[in-house]
Amino acid sequence: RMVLFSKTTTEQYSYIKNCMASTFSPTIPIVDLSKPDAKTLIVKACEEFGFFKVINHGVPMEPISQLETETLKFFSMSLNEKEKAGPPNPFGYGSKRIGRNGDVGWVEYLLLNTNQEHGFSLCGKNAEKFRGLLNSYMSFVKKMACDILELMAEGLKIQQKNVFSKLLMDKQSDSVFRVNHYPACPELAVNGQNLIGFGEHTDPQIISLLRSNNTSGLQIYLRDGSWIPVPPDHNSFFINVGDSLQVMTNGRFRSVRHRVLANGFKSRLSMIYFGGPPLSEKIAPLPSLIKGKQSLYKEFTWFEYKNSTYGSKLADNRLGHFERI
Ligand code: GA4
Repeated sequence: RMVLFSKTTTEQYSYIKNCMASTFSPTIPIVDLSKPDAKTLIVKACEEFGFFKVINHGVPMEPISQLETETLKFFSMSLNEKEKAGPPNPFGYGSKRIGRNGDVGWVEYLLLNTNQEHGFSLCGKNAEKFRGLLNSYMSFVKKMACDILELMAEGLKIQQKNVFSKLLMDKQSDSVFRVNHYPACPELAVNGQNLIGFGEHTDPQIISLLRSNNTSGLQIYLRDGSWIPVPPDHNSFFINVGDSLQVMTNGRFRSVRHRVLANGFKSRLSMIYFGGPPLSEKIAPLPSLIKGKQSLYKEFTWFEYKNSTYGSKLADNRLGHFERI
């Protein structure tokens, strides 16, 4: 078994003293994509939480579990082997370190570009199979992301139904795929503490679609200042509003702050598709959503936003620089 962290290094990670319990216990919105009220529920969920769970999503379970199996095989290789696919600059295998500015977490991961050939070698005899499964999974989730974005546009009564989805459909779309593996951390089971797997942050892109195994850990931040755990569900997808969608909706939809805590007993595996626009795309509030109000954000290109993102730490409020005062 691979040893990711030594006992002494765990002391360098961020423990969470205690999680303030929410004064009310909201349940995470569930949207059945096969029902006619989906668009209304999606809009409501994006306004209240910037987060919801999707059922009846139409993605067949088979390619999902095959990809999960292959991914677990990858992570079960020796650190030495895995590091041949790293470091993630920006794509490839990474462990513990997240981004370029000193964030660390109890996690190892693969970061991939969805459009280009991956600029690093996925080694081993399973490489071709792995690549094929990744590509087919990515086309399924991209399709779902576009369907959801179209429901959002309809729910917001925007004339142009593909105003958001066209950004992901674009050949130049700067979308990213990430697989996170959070090994079980037995120490936590013993001392009952909580350890950060992936520190709190909002996603910079338009929309993120997450699917995980049945291990808990994901939490979302509510505006009352509390964190609520998201019960895992390996048959469903979880959708995050990203910063760019918050801007395009002029703040009507909220990008959700979220984090992952390590688990003392079970390892967690999650796969996330981050749907982003082309680098040259101008991101600004849509005129029909400003109407009668003022624009809350300055216009920027995705290239500019992405650059400022890479200069930030996970927990930073990245949209702050682009707010109109
Ligand atoms: C968060 C969302 C995506 O995982 C990601 C992350 C990126 C990275 O891991 O390189 C960032 C993080 C994410 C936001 C702030 C910067 C950049 C790590 C980090 C400290 C791939 C993304 O696009 O932004």
